[in-house]
Amino acid sequence: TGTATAATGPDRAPGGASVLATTLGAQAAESGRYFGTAVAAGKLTDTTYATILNREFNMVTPENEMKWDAIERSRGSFDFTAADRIVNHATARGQRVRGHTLVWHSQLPGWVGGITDAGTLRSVMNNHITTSMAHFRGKIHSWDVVNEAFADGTSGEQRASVFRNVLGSGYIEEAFRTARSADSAAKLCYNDYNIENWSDAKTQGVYRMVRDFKARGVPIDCVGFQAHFAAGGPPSSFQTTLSNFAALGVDVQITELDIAQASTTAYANAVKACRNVARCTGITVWGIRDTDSWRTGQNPLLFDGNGAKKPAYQSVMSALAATAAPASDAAALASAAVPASAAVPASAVSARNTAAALPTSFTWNSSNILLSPKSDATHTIDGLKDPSVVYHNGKWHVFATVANAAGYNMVYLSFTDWSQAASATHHYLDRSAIGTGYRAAPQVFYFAPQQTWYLVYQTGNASYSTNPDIGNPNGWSAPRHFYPSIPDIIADNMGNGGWVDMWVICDSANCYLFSSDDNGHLYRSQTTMAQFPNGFTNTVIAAQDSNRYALYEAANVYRVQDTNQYLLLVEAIGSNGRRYFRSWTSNSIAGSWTPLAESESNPFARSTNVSFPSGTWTTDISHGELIRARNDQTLTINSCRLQYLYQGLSPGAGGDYNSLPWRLGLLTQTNSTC
Ligand code: 9MR
Repeated sequence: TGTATAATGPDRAPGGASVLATTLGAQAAESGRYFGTAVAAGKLTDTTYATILNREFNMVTPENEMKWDAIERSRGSFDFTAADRIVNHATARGQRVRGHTLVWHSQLPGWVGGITDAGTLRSVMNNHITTSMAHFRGKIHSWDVVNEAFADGTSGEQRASVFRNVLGSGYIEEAFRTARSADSAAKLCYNDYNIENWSDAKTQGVYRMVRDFKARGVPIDCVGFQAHFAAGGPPSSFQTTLSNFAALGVDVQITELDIAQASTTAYANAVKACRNVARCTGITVWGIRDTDSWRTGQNPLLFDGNGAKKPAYQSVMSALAATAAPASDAAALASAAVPASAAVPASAVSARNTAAALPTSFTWNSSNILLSPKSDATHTIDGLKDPSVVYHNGKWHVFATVANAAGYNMVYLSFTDWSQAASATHHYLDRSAIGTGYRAAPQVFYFAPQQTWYLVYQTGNASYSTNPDIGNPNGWSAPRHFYPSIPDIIADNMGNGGWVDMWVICDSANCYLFSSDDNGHLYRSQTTMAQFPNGFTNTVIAAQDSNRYALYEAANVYRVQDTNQYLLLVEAIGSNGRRYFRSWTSNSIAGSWTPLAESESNPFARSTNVSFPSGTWTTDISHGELIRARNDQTLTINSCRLQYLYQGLSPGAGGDYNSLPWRLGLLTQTNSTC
C-alpha cells in the first residue's frame, strides 16, 4: 500500500486501473464482480482442495449435489445432505451460492422421465422447485431455475425432454413463476451451453425467450453462459452476446467456464468479455484443479493436479485487473459527488444496482465466527470487540478492541476476503504512537478534505489518531482529544454510566460526533468540515430513553446512498439480557429520528431475526458496523443486501465483563428487495 495511493483514497485509480489483488475473488471484487467455482461435496475434506476453495473464491456452485437425481431420488423424498454440506461450508466463509439446478432433462431420476400425464408432471415439477427452494431459502444468491432447455443445431427451438413433451414449451415460464413464489429474494436464471456465439440459432432462440419473458413480465433476473470452450476459447462475438442479453434487462454471468488446454489467451478473452459488460456480474469456473474437471485429460482449469496455479490463473488475474467497465454493482456504489469512493467486493453487495429504500423489518443470516483474538508473547487477549471496517486497495481493513481483565486496547488486521480473515496477522496498536492504556471502540474512515485516515476511539475522553496510509499499523499519530474535557451536558446526565463509543459522520457542510453514556442518552456535537477535528463545542442530547438499557451504546449513523435518509442504529440490552440493535431514520444527521425497526419484536438485528445456517454461536448481536459502500467521512451505505460486522459471544459465557470471549461474525441481510 503506497502512501500516494492511500492519500487519494480510491480503490480504483482514476483511469480505472485497479490495484492487483492476491486472489481471484478479491481481484474480481475490484470491479464489483464475484469469482466462483463448482464444488464437489466429497472433496471438501481434501485439504489442498479446500485451501484453494477458501482462499480464491467468493461464489460456489454445487457441481452435482443440487440436481434432481441427488435431491429427490424418489418421488416426494428429499435428501439435502450433500448440498447442505456445500452450502454450510460456503456460508460460514462468506461465500455466496448459486443453486444448480431445478429443472433439467439430464441427471433426472427415471421416475420423472417416465411420467406421461401433464397434471402429474406439473405438480411434480412445481413441488420439486418449491421444496428445494424453501429448504435453501436465504442461502442461495441465484438459482439456475431451468438448465439447457434449448436444442443444439439450427432449429433455435426447445429440445425434446419429458418436460417439453408432456407440458409443452410453456413449462419454462411455469418453472420461473413457481420459483419466484418459492423464494422472492433469490435471482432466477436461465442457464445453457453453446449460446456464447451471437449468430448461433440456439443463442437466438434463448434470446427470443428472454426478450419475451421480459416483455410479458415473466420473472427472470439472469442468464448463465456455461462457457465450456474448446482450446480456442470464446467466439469473437461473446462480448456482443453478453451485452445484447444484458440490454434486455437481465444480469449475465459466465457459469461453468473451462477451456481445453487452458491457454492464457483463451482465458483472458473469456474474462475480458465479461469484464467489458457492466451487467456481467461474475465468473464461475467448473472446478478447481484439472483433476477435478469433468473433462478428463483436457487440463481445462486454473490449477494443476497438485493445486499449483497455472499460467491461465495469472492471465485471468491480469484480465480482471485491466481497465474495465465496473459491474453494475460497483457503478451503483460510486457517486459523482466525492470521487474517493471504495469499490466494495462483490461479496458485499447485491447483484443488482437498485438502491431501494430501507425495509421496515429485517432478516439476516450470520456467518460462523470469522475473527477470534490472537494472543502473542506480550498480549493475552480474551475478547475481540467493537469492529470497524473499510474496504480499500483490494483489502478489508478491520480495527477492533482487544480486551482482557486488565482493560482495553486496539488491534488492526487486513485480508483480501472474509474467508481469509482468520489467518490475518493481528497488529497491536499499542505498539504504534497510539500507545498503551485505555483505548477502545475504534471507528475508521477516510477524511477526504485532508486526504488522511482517522481512527476515532474512546480513552475516557473522545480521541482520534491520523494516518496517511491505512495499511501501515505503525503510521498512526499519538491520541488527541476532541474535547478539552467531558462536556457538561454529558457529565450531568450520565449518572453511573460510562462515556463511550464515539462516532463521526459528516455531510457536505458539517461533521458530527456522536457518543453514548450507558444511561439512556445519545449525544451529538457539531463542527464545520473546515474546522474538523476541532470545534466540537455545542453538545446536545440527540436521543434518549428512560430505560437506560433500551438506548445503551454502540450507536452508528450512516447516510443511505441515493436517498435523503440517514440511518441510526443503537445497541440495546433486551428483556432477556441479550444485546440487540434498534434502528431509526432521519432526513438530516441533526434531525429527529423516526422509528424504523426498533422494538424487541421488530428489531434491526437480534437473535430472533438472525439465522445461523451452521450453528448458533451467539445470542448477542452486539457492537459493530455496517459494511459501507465508500470509505470516506460520509459513511455511506448501499441499502441493498446490508451486511453488518458484529461481536457475539458464546451463550454460556459469563464472569468478568472485560474477560468475556467476544468474537466477530458477519450478518448478511436476507430480505433485501433489490
Ligand atoms: O461436472 C458435472 C459432472 O460431474 C457430472 O457427471 C455431469 C453429469 O451430467 O454434469 C456435470 O456438470 C454439468 C452441469 O451440471 C451442466 N452443464 C454441463 C456440465 C458439464 O457436463
